[in-house]
Amino acid sequence: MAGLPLSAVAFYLCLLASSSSALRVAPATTSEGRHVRRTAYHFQPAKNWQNDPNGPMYYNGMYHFFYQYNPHGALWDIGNLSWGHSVSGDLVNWAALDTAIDPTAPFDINGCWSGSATILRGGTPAILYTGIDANKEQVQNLAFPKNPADPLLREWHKPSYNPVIPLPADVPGDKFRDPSTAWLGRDGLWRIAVSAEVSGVASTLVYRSADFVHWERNDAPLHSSRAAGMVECPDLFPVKAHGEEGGLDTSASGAGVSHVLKLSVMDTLQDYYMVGRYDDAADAFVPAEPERGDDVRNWRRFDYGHVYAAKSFFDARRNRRVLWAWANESDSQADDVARGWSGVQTVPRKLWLDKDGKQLRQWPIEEIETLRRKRVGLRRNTMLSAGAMNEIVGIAEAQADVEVAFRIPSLEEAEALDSNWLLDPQKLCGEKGASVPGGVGPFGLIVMASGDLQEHTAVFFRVFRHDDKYKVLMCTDLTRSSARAGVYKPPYGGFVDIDIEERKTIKLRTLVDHSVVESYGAEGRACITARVYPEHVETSNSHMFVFNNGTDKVKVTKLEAWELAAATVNVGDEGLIVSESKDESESY
Ligand code: DQQ
Repeated sequence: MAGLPLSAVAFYLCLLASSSSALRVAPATTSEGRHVRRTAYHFQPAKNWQNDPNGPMYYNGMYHFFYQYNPHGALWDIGNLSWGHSVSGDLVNWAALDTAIDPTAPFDINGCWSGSATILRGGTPAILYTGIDANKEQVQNLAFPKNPADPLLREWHKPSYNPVIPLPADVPGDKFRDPSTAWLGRDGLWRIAVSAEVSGVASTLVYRSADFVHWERNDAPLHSSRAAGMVECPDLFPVKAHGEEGGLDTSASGAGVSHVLKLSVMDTLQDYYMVGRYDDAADAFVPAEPERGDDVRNWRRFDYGHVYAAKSFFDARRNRRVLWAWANESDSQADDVARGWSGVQTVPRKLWLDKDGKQLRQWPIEEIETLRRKRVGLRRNTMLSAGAMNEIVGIAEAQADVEVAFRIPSLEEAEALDSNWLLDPQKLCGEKGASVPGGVGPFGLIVMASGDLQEHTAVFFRVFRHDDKYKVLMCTDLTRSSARAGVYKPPYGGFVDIDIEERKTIKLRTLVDHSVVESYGAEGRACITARVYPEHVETSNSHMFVFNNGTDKVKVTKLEAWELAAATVNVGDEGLIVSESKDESESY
């Protein structure tokens, strides 16, 4: 690899699919020899703990993904966090490299925490990350690739002048972290957002720099919230303002551009976002929905399920913004240790602003579809009467991609919704689960079901009447997902922001990957990611159904389900082939 010419050539990473020869199936192991909980196409390191996505970027024809990683075990360990590093040509198949940043210097000796990558003006990437220094205080550090011409960017150098941003006097030592990707203002200065608690107030600080080394804090924070407690992992990025799907470079601004501020709230372990206007003169963010207030917990959600610390990047190769988020395990630490690993990432999601100018839409990047193999369907326009449950047969359900469109002929029977329920959709999903008959819905999918249905995960919609309008609830109900005690099995849910009276159709896409059920409702307007741990998979196959448990009929106008092949994800570098890209437009 070292001898390949690098300049003016894009490199393309192909990873040979691992051949699954006849392996003896041990308990808790799939026929491919994977642990039954291990995912087949979601990002995971080969072993050990991972949490936040860090510094995703596209550089010199290659995708890089870094992540919070404990190289020494399957649990989070405050002092042992490094930056894991993998590379990919397609964001689906990944090769693991050595850790990029480790706690070795006085400015990060107690841990290398989250941060971001930025491609600088000359085209060189830089990483800003939080170090826990020798005094156990959080500071912001800079790292550069030792050899920017190395397509894999294997080694990273941490200059001895670090930290580039020491702990400010008005911020406690344990509340200053997670520098964002930098963006350029019209004055030519770089800006970053950093999370901090200032005088007890959760604040997203802005720092400016001309040279990426010397940083100065703006007096006013980009955002502050008295109520939310500490916020983490800020992400400020531009989106096209009028519903176009293409992405924008993080420094884009001007006419036709809106901004999104995403914050992760430590108290709830949830991510929230708000669309707004970013003013680079004052470095201020003005929310488009001020009525939601400054308490971040009232902002919108990327995902109503079990994800945290999301981070996006601009994919210049395909002109889109791509988001990742960490989905933690929901069983016990003892389970993590026994498996030897913990934590997955959602599939990379394309992200854009809906035409309504307020909500984001997300969709699995199209490269995931390269994994689609055997396809099965349901006869078009199959009518589902009350109590209908049609099995989707013919594919391995533990590794599947299902797309279904439901047409609702009548909203006559929609149940009335009390306004109080609007405040707690998750609780509503619990009270009105898939087995509780309704008027219009519940209808949706049942996945990872045992033969006797004792174990199953239901992903469904239910339509309510509210003030002469209709509200659509989307739920993923885990309460029956596993027979095991000691597993977190809540109902998850949120309202889907669509006019169902006008559309009459609602779509659902669900990706099943052993211990992940990741669902996209109403063409990416509401997402729910869940971790599931059914017991039956140790001895038998799972089943999948489309169902309706409402008195009003629902028509399935389209249903397609694919078995997905396993991607090659961090299985070692034996299968790593670097070759010239065929697509000239991919060249730098
Ligand atoms: N995880 C990192 C922190 C960040 C938190 C440490 C969010 O930098 O605030 O692993 O999950």
